[in-house]
Amino acid sequence: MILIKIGGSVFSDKRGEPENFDTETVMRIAGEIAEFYPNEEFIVVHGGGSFGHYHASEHAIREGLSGEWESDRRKKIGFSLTHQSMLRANASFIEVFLSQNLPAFSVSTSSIFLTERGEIVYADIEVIEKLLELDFIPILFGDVSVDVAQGIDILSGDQIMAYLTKMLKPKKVIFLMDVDGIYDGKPGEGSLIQELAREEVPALLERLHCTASGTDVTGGICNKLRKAHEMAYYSEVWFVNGKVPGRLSGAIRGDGFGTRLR
Ligand code: ATP
Ligand code: IP8
Repeated sequence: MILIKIGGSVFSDKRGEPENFDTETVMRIAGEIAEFYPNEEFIVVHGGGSFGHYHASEHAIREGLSGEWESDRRKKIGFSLTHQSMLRANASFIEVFLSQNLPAFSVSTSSIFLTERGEIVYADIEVIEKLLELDFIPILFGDVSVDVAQGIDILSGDQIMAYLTKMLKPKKVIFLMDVDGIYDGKPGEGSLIQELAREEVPALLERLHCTASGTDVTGGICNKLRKAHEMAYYSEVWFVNGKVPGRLSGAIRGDGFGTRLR
């Protein structure tokens, strides 16, 4: 089984208009998956991009509920708006996959996970396992979450990736990004790391200056790398450019261009 994260920076312009969706890119990504399906099983997770992050930061969802009735009521409305926005992104993904003759099926993240300050503490993934047995392609997404510590929070697609990797041990995990892989420094300044050993990740994290850009409420590259460090314990992890045709299929085959972490 191969687990793929389609980053928000790949399927939308995070700094552009709210809810912009790059259908052409997603169509091509689905086409690359179709080259390997059904010989390979796939689970897809997509990020928030210009969908969830806007409402999530507007309503400060990550801060949780305060206990004050009126402000919590506004927050709960923001929570629901964030989720509805992610459902619209997810519906666009499903539509594209179906149009490529791929039996994708939407799994609503906030209905199967509970978090404690953004980390998954409860999950019911049986439906995902059954969908895989039936050769569906489950598509999950970064979403809001009901949180046992602070009432509400955001569950990042990257946390979902780490959790599913730990539970399902896919043979490969692929992160699609809008850059060629992991750089030792800022993309365009530092050099691209093509091979990365698990033990090298803590030192790399120290060398990188981690700043969340724009309205990304879940931490950007540092969170991704920290989670990848956990995942590399179970699976080979790739970071490739989802905007460039052929990079995903290269990673699936194992001869791709990008960063391989193991
Ligand atoms: P989302 O969380 O919405 O799904 P994403 O998965 O596409 O988004 P981001 O959180 O936006 O990922 O992280 C990818 C971004 O991190 C890239 O667009 C890149 O510009 C930035 N970045 C910063 N430092 C690095 C680095 N050292 N190596 C690779 N990318 C980096
Ligand atoms: O883009 C966050 O998921 P991510 C989703 O994978 C929301 O970090 C709702 C902001």
